[in-house]
Amino acid sequence: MNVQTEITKTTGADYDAVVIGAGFGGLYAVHKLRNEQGMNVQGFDSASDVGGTWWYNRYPGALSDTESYVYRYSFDKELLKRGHWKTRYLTQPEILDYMNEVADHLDLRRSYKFNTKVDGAHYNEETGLWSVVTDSGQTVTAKYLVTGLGLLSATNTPSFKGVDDFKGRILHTGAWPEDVDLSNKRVGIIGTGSTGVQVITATAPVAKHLTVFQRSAQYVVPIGNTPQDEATISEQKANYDQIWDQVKNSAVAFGFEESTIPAETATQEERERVFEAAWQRGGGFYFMFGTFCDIATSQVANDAAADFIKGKIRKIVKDPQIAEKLIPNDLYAKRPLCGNDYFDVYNRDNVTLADVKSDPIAEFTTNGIRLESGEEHELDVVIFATGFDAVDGNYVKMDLRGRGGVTMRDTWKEGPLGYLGMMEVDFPNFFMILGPNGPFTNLPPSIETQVEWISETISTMEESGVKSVEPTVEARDAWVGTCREIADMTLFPKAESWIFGANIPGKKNAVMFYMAGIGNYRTAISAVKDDGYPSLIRD
Ligand code: N01
Repeated sequence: MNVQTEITKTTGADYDAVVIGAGFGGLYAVHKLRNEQGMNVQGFDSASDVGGTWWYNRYPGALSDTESYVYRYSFDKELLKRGHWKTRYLTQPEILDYMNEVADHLDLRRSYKFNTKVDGAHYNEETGLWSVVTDSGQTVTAKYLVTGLGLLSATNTPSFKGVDDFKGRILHTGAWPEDVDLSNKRVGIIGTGSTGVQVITATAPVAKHLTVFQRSAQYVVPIGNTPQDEATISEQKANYDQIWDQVKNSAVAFGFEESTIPAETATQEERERVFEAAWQRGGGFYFMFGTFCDIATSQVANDAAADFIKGKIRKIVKDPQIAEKLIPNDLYAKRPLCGNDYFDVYNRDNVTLADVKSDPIAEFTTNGIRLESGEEHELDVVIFATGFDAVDGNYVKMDLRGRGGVTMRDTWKEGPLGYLGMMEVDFPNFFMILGPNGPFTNLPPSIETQVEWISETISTMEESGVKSVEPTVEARDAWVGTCREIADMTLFPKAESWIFGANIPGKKNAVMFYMAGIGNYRTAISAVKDDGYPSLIRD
């Protein structure tokens, strides 16, 4: 390991590269650029330590819904060998431990300034450098700007009348403080997405009373979080070469083989058998992509999967009126949800379901929440599990200016664009990790894929003396068009969710993902590199 202080090679710059974020993306970028290319890199993160999403989302029940053996980096054999986990899925504290272990192993912390938020970054056409401005009043310059801002990290907190009058505590799952104790409290949770499902199932057994404010009922399947024996873990570790090969050539990168069998042509008995086996196995992505190949593309198949889950809800939830409120009436085409005995929660005496679609939240009162019908729920704590201004949220909040002072806010005013999910027109030497129109997968393998491409692109530039790169308008528009075409082949655009920006009032509906899978994505971005980057303008 190279532990010396690096010297900036870029003439006139403070650093060769600035990396924003100390999550999975930022940490790996610092490793590639500093440890492998010998660049002088400055990292920033608003949190007090590494972890990114997993630093902020400390709410009870926070868990990865990707299995432990593939929710990690693949690039370091030593880290893979050392990997340790007890259950099929990793809890938030375990993921944070893992990220700390990575930071220690690769000596990454010394390149970071923590507790430091980047307020803006401006590209100077004369110097060819980025000026990065932080909330501590510091400005640093660098040739490259790499952003790992997080796909789901700009929190969405809807405004409600009277919030300031509420005497109790208000929390958002995505900015969870350390000092929260929900035991014996009257807790209200707004939101029933992936986060809501996790925090609801974790809170119900400890709260005095839990009221769930549900706007949209959800299709939730079991996660199947079982203990994992040493023999299975050893076998997974012994097979990592094949496992990563499969993951990186798959569609969703969750470690299972996606099904190639259509539900459309399967008999009713066959569908029941396959869905029941998946229900017993657990896993949201498995249920949608491991059972049949057409659930996300065929209405017939989608209805079959949705009907199966609806049947389960009716069987599990004892009160038929509550069961009906929990049954979704839209199609099964959001990011698939899974949870630990989620629907059983509604059989508990200390849990109330408030259907705020039929009876919306009117206002917060001093003691709780009042619905439009006048029904009041007295609460000590209200938890907003209301999600994120996903994908472009952090980019448009920041004062990000490219060539000629053009702002990202303006460039994306009709919705985010982005080339290969990593670059943008008029933003030279600017590389986004998980930017708009990147793959829709288990994220660590996609993050690795992008960071490796970014690092190789930068290395090629340095070797050939190229001062700047940025995509052409034609290449960017063609990529966005491709993403739109692929998305339109699926049912996802027909469901209202954050995937197309539908969760934020006033946000333009836009394509934000490349939905043809990580394997095809890797092929597409490798071709750009192998062909000598014909789609990039070089200076
Ligand atoms: O956010 P969401 P999330 N009044 O937007 C409701 C990842 N993740 O944080 O559906 C009342 O999905 C909203 O209602 P509706 C994962 O990618 C991963 O749960 O808009 N309700 C919905 O129920 C996931 O997809 C893990 O009608 C309001 C909820 O709030 C993504 O994060 C774990 C409202 C928001 O759901 C986002 O999930 C957790 C209002 N005004 C999250 N506004 C893993 O397992 C919003 N809602 C790895």
